[in-house]
Amino acid sequence: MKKIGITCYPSVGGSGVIATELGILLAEQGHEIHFITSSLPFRLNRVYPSIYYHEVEVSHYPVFQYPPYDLALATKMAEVIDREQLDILHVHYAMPHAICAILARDMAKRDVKIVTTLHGTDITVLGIDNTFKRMIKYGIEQSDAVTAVSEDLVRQTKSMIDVEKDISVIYNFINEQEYFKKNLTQIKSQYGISDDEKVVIHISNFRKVKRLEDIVHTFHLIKENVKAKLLLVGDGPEYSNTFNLVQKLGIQQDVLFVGKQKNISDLLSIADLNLLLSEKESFGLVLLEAMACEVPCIGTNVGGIPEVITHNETGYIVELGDIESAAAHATEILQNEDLLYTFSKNALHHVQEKFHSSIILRQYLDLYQKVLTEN
Ligand code: GMT
Repeated sequence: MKKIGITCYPSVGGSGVIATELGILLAEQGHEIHFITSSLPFRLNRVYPSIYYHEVEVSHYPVFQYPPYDLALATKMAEVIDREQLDILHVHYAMPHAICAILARDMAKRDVKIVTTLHGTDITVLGIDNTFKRMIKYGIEQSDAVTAVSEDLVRQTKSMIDVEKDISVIYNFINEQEYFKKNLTQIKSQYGISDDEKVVIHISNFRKVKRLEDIVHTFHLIKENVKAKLLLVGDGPEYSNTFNLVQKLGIQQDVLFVGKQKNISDLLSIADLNLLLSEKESFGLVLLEAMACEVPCIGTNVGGIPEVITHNETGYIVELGDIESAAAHATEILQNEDLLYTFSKNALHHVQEKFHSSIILRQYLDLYQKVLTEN
């Protein structure tokens, strides 16, 4: 049995989901898990006797212009490392979490091993800023082991951050108990979608990188040939612009803004096709969620997306901004029931074969074992 600390952004987001689900899987394997985060990870919605949660509290002294969250986190990590005798501290994101972990290891009296998982945003966004580049490099190089969620992210990290460190790819996974296709035709009618209409879905945090305008324009083109509705799931900075574009195109009757939702698999169960047309995406966890619910996907030839979607088998890959191709592929598959069925089954099979949680869990366990025996 190992004692493992986990730090992630606990609120909504793929990295938080992966960190939490991994913690749960590890606990189920008999390991003791200590989440060290600013709030209870949102997926931790029941009691697990071997999962502990240590809240990072930030003091708001008037003397600090900005509350020192990172230092409070490092202090809490050091405290938990010592008190709980942690073997491993697995942090998600190099910045700030790996940096905090390194500081905590220096403060603590224990030789805890630091495993850092890169999820993309710190590398692809912060890595461009020279202020943080050195710090991210330091976080990576001082970790005992580093993983990235796609081959592409390894390539990007090596070229942008200029690190020598060995970075292993461990793909994301989904909770198979939660993501599977359910028979929920009543939800479709509750949303006012008729039986003969196809459902196209997009799920994201509505950040600019998700290119919501491309999603809407693609759907507008799909609508020319296919009777369909677009379900937009999520919320974020681009919500208003997207809403305005839908009004401008006059397709408000066919676009449903359903906001943030908890039961994503229910919505995926009524969907026929998922669109992810991002300009940056180190993996695209939503693609796995969709495929596990037997929904083929169209994604851009960006980041890790082509590692998740197999072109012409589980969906289609299009170039960034090529809404005509996206719409043409969507129209092709939505108009052909046999093709849609084949792709749906291929998608499910692909997730089970390549990204099953048992495969990914084994890879993390092997990595933990390696860092514990190496030094
Ligand atoms: O995409 C986001 O805005 C959220 C971010 C996160 O921290 O969850 O997503 C990143 O990590 C996910 C889990 O590994 C990946 O599936 C996403 O592709 C990645 N986002 C980007 O690279 C933009």
